[in-house]
Amino acid sequence: MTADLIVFNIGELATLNGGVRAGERMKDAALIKEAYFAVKDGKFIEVGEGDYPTSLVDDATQLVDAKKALVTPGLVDAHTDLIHGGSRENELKQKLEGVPYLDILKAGGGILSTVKATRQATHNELYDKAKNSLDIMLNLGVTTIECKSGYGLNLETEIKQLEVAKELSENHPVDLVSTFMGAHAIPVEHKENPQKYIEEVFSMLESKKVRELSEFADIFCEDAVFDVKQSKEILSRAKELGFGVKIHADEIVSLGGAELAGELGCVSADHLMAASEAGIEMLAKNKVVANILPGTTFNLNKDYANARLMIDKGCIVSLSSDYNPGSCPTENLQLIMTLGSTKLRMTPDEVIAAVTINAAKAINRENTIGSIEVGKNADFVIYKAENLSYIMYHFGINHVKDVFKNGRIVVENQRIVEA
Ligand code: IZC
Repeated sequence: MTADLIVFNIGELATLNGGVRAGERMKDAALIKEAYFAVKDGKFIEVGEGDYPTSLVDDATQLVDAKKALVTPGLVDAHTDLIHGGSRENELKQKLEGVPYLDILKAGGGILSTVKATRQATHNELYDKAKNSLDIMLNLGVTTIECKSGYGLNLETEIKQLEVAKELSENHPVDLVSTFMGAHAIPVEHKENPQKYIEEVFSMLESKKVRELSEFADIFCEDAVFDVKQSKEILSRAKELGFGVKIHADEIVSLGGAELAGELGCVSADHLMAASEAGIEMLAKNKVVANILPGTTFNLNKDYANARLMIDKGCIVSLSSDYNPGSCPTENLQLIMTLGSTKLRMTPDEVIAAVTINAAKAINRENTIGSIEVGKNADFVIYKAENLSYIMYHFGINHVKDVFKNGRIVVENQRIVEA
């Protein structure tokens, strides 16, 4: 068989070959020095060391010289609130004065101010704003993202968000995987009777449209938002209805969210800044991905999640941006990789595993994306750097040169290639 595309003269290839990585196994990103790979019909058909065999080449084969650069799988961002109206820079002053994130929410700001802006925005306004952010992500090497609703808090607006995600996934090179997050906050109209809103969440989960448009369901299990008992009830029902389940666990207050994630067999437990050791053990035992979001910790000026303990205990650790207008207004997964390295003390091999194969596992995509191995989708990034350590060390800038999605170039020299 001959190839449609061969990338050769790769200085360092992070293949992430060999499956999802838990604990110790995260230390090995299966790097190959001096590598090549071949692609046919959008999938990898051969990955090897040294020169590519000429038997792979015919007149139509495109040859790409990587010029000794670093190449990795397309990056996967497994936790974003991509689609929302407005922004919240007006909260910055309060934040600097020391007003806690949850107090801003309790006073009707925070998430609730984004809910107001998202309800007011049209489908096209949400689409254009989200597309702009998605272009930024793609340019930074991200080829698949998870994307949550949760700024509607009523059926109509939750569906509006999910429909924007579907349309973007169809039209944009980046693939979007949708999560329904009606359980993000109690909306103002139900402030006096939160139980009424919980009943509405159950009814939204049962909506045919919501089920068609979203693969996962998530909940903000947090002090003064949804408690562990409510989270258990809502996620258990979501599971029965066929959703994969996720949980914002122990982000600010240690409530036992990680323990619940283990008990319910969540696909991922996200944040975990305040997770207990017992909770971490539950995640490892039940193979729940520990999805750490250090950009949020940085922005809220809190203590970082204990990634080293999670790795020591055998967790599958992933890292994601948590791009959202409140606690983490950045699309930059490369910056998150640096935080993973400097603040979470993760090695370059661990960090790249956390934003590729392990992040793919956090959205049930580990069999199709997240590594450069035969049979997988040919999503990959060619950098302007020569090795993995460099992109974490030299921080705050974009190291990407070219991005390919399903074997097709979508970013060339940091410019998006229009289809
Ligand atoms: O808009 O503040 N934590 N949800 C849970 C968020 C942060 C997003 C926001």
